[in-house]
Amino acid sequence: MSRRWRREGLSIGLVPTMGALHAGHLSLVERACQENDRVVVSIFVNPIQFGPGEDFERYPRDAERDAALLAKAGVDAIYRPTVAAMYPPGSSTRIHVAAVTEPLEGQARPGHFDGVATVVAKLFTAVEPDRAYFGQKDAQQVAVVKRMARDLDFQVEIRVCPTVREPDGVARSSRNAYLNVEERKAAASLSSALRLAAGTYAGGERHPQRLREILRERLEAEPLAQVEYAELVDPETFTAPGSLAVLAVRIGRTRLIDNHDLAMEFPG
Ligand code: PAJ
Repeated sequence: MSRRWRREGLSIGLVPTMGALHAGHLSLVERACQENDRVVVSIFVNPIQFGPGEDFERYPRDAERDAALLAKAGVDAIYRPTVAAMYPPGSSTRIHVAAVTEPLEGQARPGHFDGVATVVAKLFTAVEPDRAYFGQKDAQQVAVVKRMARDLDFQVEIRVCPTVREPDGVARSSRNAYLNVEERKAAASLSSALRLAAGTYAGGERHPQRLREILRERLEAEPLAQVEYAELVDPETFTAPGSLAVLAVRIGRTRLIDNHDLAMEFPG
């Protein structure tokens, strides 16, 4: 299909997802529909980006609901390969992006970004999109995908869309479905910490150590929250210091991430 569209001179947008679609995904789809003649959404819960003991098996899946949402959004094709089609027996090649994959999420989830880079490269090869859409919600993933696309000469423009949040500030995530009522309330501590740090930054505070303390203090005030990291990093290299505040926090059994560039006003 993609080859035929290309021959007809139509531009193609790709939105890679793992399904369980929510308003965050749909904002990427909407942008892709505005900027391209044809839009493909991939839905693939990619086993190789989940570590042992992570939530691959219990990751939410609802193909029918996803298809209905995407039809309503006006996408032209859904690409939903099976695991066996993506990784047939004997498949053993992995893409490893160095440096930017090492800190933070890379430390917490060894092998995760190799899995992401490999599947995204395969999706780019399969669809050959002109543009591909990713969410700022997964900021380090954005940096990894941009690096990989540049280094492997993919002729695809990487478009980054802002994080979509719930009215209380919580970033939309398929994993929010794991939270009980109490945990869902506690999840607001992430965006609340980011908002507080952005306000402090706007007030003139630039000392990374101080801003980092503000993030940590706000998170630690939430009894259900276990801070994994709260750092200020450069948005391209993910090394400190920088103005991008990145958080990983465990609320009960659920691991949540969020981020915000403190040089920008926090929305809402
Ligand atoms: P998934 O978690 O399904 O997310 C798909 C895309 O939606 C990612 O680019 C993600 O950053 C974006 N997204 C998720 N929540 C968002 C929010 N609240 N606001 C804006 N965008 C949001 O990320 C993956 O899947 C996978 O790693 C994938 C790239 C598909 C590779 O397997």
